[in-house]
Amino acid sequence: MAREGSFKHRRRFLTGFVAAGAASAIPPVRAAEAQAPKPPSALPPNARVAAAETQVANELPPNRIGGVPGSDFMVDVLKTLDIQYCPANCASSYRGIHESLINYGGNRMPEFLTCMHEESAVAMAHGYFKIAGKPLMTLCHGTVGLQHATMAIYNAWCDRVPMIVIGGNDLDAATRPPNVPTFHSAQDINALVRDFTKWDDTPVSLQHFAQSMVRAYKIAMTPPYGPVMISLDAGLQQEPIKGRGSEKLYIPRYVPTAPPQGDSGAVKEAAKLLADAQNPVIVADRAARTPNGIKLLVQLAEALQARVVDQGSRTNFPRTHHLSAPPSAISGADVILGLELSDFWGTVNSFTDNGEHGLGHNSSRIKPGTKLISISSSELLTKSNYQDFQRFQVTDISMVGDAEATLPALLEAVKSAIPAARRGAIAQRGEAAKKAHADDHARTRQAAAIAWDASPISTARLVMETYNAVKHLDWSIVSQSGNVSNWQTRLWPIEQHHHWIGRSGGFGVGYGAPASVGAALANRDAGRISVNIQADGDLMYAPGVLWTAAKHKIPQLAVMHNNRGYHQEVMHVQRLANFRSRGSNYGGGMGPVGTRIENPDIDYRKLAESMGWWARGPLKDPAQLAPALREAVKMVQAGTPALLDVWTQPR
Ligand SMILES: Cc1ncc(C[n+]2csc(CCOP(=O)(O)OP(=O)(O)O)c2C)c(N)n1
Ligand SMILES: [Mg+2]
Repeated sequence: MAREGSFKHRRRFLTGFVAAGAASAIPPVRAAEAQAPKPPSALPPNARVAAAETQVANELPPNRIGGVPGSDFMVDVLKTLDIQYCPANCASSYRGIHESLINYGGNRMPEFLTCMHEESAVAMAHGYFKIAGKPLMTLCHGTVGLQHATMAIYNAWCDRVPMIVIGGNDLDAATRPPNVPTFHSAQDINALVRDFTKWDDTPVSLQHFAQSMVRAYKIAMTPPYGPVMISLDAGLQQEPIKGRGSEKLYIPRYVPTAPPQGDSGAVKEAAKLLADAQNPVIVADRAARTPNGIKLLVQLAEALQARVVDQGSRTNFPRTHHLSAPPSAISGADVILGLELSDFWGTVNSFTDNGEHGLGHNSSRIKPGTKLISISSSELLTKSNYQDFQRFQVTDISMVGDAEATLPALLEAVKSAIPAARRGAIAQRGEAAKKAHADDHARTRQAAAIAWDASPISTARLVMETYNAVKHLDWSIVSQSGNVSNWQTRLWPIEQHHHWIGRSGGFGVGYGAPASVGAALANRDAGRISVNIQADGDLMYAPGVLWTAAKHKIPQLAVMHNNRGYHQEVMHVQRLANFRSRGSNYGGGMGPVGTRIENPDIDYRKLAESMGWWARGPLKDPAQLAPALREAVKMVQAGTPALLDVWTQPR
C-alpha cells in the first residue's frame, strides 16, 4: 500500500493521546523528537469551521490535508449505484468514508441510519431488499464489527439476498495508530465471511475501489443474489487523491447482468414431461424474485392446471388461487417441478426425529417413479464449508439457471407440448383442485377456531385479530412465520409480492426484529403499513433496533407473540428427555432449565416506550386485542412505531 506524504501525519492525535496517557509505559524517544512541540490531540476547528458548524457562516478555508480526500471519490462511486440507505454502527476504521458520506455526500443516497448493532444493520438491509428489490450497503468496524455482523450475513447468504458489506481496516502496520486501532485491524478481514459471501476484495487504490464497488454490486445483483464484502483500508479513505501520472480517476458504468436461464433443450424436455403428466405438481421456494415471477408462475400453473406448493421463502403464488396447495399435495404427483428450492431432498423425503440409536429416520414422501425436475440458480454457488446446499437429491432433469428468468420459455414450451387430446383431462384436474382448495381452507378455518377464547391468547386469534385490524389497508407482513403455526400464510389472503417477505434463510434467530424494520423502511417509502408478528426471544437478541426505528421514523405495527420462552428449544429438550425416559428438569419454571424467559417477566411495553415507541400490554385477555389493535393502527398510520405485548400460547 502506498503510504507517503501527508499520510504520515494521519491520526497523529491518537499517538499524541497514547503518549500523554501512558507516558511511563512508552520507550524513551530520541532527543530531537523530545524537544519538538507535541502535536495537539485533535485539531480544533478554526473559527470559521466552528461558525459553519453552528450554521452562522458557510465559507470554509481550504482543508488541511492538502487535497481532496480519497473517501470523497468513494462517495462519488457509491452515488452512481442507487443505494438508498446505509444502516450502520459507527467506527473509526471507516471514519474517512463516514465523514465524506455525511458532509461531502449530504447524507443522501445513501442516507446513514444509526444502528446499535452490526447484526441489526445487516438484517435491516436483508429485510429492505425483500420489499424494495434493491440492495443496501452497510459499513462496519473491520474486525469486531464484522464479527458482530456475521450471523446476519449468513442469513442473507442462505436467503439469496444481495447487500454490500464494507469493513474498515487499517492495513499498514508501519503507520496505523497503536493500541485500539491495531487490535481492530487484520491482514484479511474478509476471511471472516468468505465462506458465505459471493465475492470479496481489498482495494489498494482508489481506481481499484471504483472497479471493485461496481463489480461487487454487479455480482451481488446477478442471480443467485448474495452478499459481497469489501475491505476498505483506512489510509485509502483518509489520504488525498494522488494523481497517477496523467491518468484520471474514472467510475465504471454499472450495467446489470442478464440472469442465467435454463438450457433450451432441457426446458423442452421438462415441458414434455409436464404436459404428459397425470398429476404434475409445482413446488416453489424462491421462484418469484420480483412481482413478475408470481404472474409467470400463475400462467404456468393455469396452463397445466397443476397445483402449486409455495414453500414461502418469498411470495411465489397467490394463496387464494384454487391451485395453491399444502405440502401434502406432492404425495400423489407423477412429476414434480422444483423451482429454486432450498432443500429438494427435504421436499420429497421426510425426516422423523425419533428413530433408533438416538438418530432420526427417513422415508419418502412421494410415489416410486415420480419424475423430478429442478430449476435452480443456487447450483452456481460452489462454496463448500457451510451446508446450506442441503442433502444431495438426484433429479431427472436438472437445470442450472434462474427460475423466474426461465419461466417464460418453459411456459411457451409447455403450451405447445400439451396435446389437444389432453385438454379435457387438464380441465378436470383444475376442477378437482378447486374442491381440494376449498376443503383445505375450510379445515384450516376450523383449526383456527380451536381455543379461540383461551388465555394466554391462541396464536390463531392473535394473527387473525391483527388481520382484521389492517385488512382495509395496503398491508405487508414483515416478519417470518412458523412460530405462530403459520397462520399468516395459511389464512391471510397473501397474493402480492410485498404481502409476505418470507423467512431468514439461515434460521439464525435475532433476524426477525431488525429485518422487520428494514422491510418497514421500504414499505414506508412505498406508502404501505407493515405488520410484524414479533417473537419474544428473537427481539431480545438486539432490541436496540427499536430505537433505530423510532429515530428514523420507520413505523410498523409490532404484535408480540410473547410465549415467555424459547419455545422451539423447550420442545427440543422435552423431546430428548422423553426419548431417554427422563423427566425434564424444570427448575421450578414452566419449561426445561435454560429455555424460558420468565420470572422476571420482561416488560416489553416499557422496553419499547423507553426507545420512543407507542406501546401497550401485556394483553392476556383475547377480548382486549381488537380495541388495542385499533388504537395501535392509528398510531402507525400517524407515523409512530407501535408495539402490543401479547401473552400467547406457545404455538
Ligand atoms: C442465533 C441463534 N441462536 C440460537 C438458535 C436456536 N433457536 C432456535 S429457535 C429458538 C427460540 C427462539 O425463541 P423465540 O424467538 O421466542 O421463538 P419461539 O420458539 O418461542 O416461538 C432458538 C433459541 C438459533 N436458531 N439461532
Ligand atoms: Mg418465544
